[in-house]
Amino acid sequence: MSVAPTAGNDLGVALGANRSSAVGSPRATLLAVRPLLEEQVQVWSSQALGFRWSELHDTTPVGGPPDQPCYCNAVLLVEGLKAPPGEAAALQLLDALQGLEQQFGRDRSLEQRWGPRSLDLDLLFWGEFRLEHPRLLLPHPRLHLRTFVLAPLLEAMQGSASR
Ligand code: A4P
Ligand code: MG
Repeated sequence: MSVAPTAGNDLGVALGANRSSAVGSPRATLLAVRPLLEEQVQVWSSQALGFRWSELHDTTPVGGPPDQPCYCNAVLLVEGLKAPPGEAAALQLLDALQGLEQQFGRDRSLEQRWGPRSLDLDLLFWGEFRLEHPRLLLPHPRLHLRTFVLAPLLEAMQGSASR
């Protein structure tokens, strides 16, 4: 088994859903959001990038209400970013991710912590960049604890990049 090393500037995004959206099931939502997410990241970076995707994983809920449905999870690895990581750019990307979440019906005001959601897009890391901002923590503080993130991340690292 070979795992391609991530370069210093690579960026990771975790996708999760366990409630239907307007396009259908959580799996249908993640399939629909994949090209849109690539497009948003491309626009945000203004440069050519490589994208490595994990498969879609059906996962058992961790935390949250005891009766919530199973999740569909995936990870996107973005390669080839030239600009060094920075706070303003990271917050811009978070805005873009939250815009996509809303587009797929996410309404945080109606949710309980770690409860069902139509789409969750978390920024996992941007190279070695560390950020403690009220809106954004990097790397994601629970990245190392979440099998539903680590398993697809490893898979994305093993995959071949599409450009
Ligand atoms: N925020 C801070 N740092 C970040 C970051 N690195 N990426 C802020 C994205 N957002 C970040 O997020 C709450 C606030 O965190 C945002 O407004 C943003 O400004 P949220 O999306 O409402 O909450 P969340 O995703 O539920 O919180 P968190 O803390 O990321 O939770 P986790 O650890 O992702 O847990 N079980 C399975 N099987 N699969 C899942 O996907 N997800 C969760 C959520 C629980 N159990 C799960 C799954
Ligand atoms: Mg989130």
